[in-house]
Amino acid sequence: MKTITTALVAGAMLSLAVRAADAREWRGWNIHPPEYPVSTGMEYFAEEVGKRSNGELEAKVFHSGVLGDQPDAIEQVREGALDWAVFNFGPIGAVSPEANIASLPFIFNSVDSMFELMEGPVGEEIADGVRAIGLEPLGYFDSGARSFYHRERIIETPADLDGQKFRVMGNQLYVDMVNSLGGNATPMPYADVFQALSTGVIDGAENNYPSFESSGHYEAAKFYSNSQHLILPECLCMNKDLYDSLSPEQQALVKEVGAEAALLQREEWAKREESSKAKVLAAGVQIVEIEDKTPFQEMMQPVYDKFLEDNPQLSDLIDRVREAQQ
Ligand code: GTR
Repeated sequence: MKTITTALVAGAMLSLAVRAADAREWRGWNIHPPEYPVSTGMEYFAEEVGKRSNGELEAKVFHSGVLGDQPDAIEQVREGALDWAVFNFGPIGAVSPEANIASLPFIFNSVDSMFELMEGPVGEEIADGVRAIGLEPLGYFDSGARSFYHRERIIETPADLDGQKFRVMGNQLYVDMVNSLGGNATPMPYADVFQALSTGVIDGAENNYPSFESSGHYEAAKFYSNSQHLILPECLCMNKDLYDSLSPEQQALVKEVGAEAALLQREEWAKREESSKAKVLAAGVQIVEIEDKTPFQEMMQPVYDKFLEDNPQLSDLIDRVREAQQ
């Protein structure tokens, strides 16, 4: 009897050990603090994937950029040192030409048309470009529109950027964008921007309302001008080899939960845009509408020309994005 019990216990322990080894916890990178909409979407993904796979799959999120800066994290998920993340299309575009189409200034007319395109045939070609660098997209998150903000001045025309130092994310397209407007682009990690703004190392930066607010940038930059020059989605994605190693059922599960997480994130995003805007207004930020964006748009021609010179194969895809919005 004792032998049988021992054998059963040993067997149970072995199967637990096998399951634990299979269910290696996926480490997820997140730049934002825990209560941010991206974070809510990621927590949902981690929880539902665990639940619906009966513990076969396990995912965890590390918030607040504790696992490092975004470009490094992209490298790490590509290589499999980290397993999954939500990345902004800006830093993804720095290493994937197809993904970089989303970073062409003013390429999308609205958040709605951006999602429509990203989730249609054009988006599938962009997703292939993301796969080509070793990331499997599972869903697209909302990141609103990015606009310029400044420590001391309202931006109404390109002349207001003249000679001013603006922080941009690390992507040559943004350097070209700000420099073409007459500014002085300063690429810098997100985590360093608050101090640089506070001390006047830079004059301004650009971001959406929720990041402007959650990062505290609004405490140092009191003038937010709605240029909306970039409408950038974010990608919930995982290491592609890891995705390819899953069973067809598991692949279907992570895609399904990824799509649900994206829908939840978009609802949270809409609420957070409102509350962030209210919070910065209450803190004394002046928000300025730019009624006529044409002067900014016209100055983007050299940025597009250079991008097409470097990536002639993408000309047709860019045309299709534009035609779809006419
Ligand atoms: C935020 C975005 C982050 C990061 C940041 C930045 O809006 O969600 O992933 O890209 O902007 O400006 O670096």
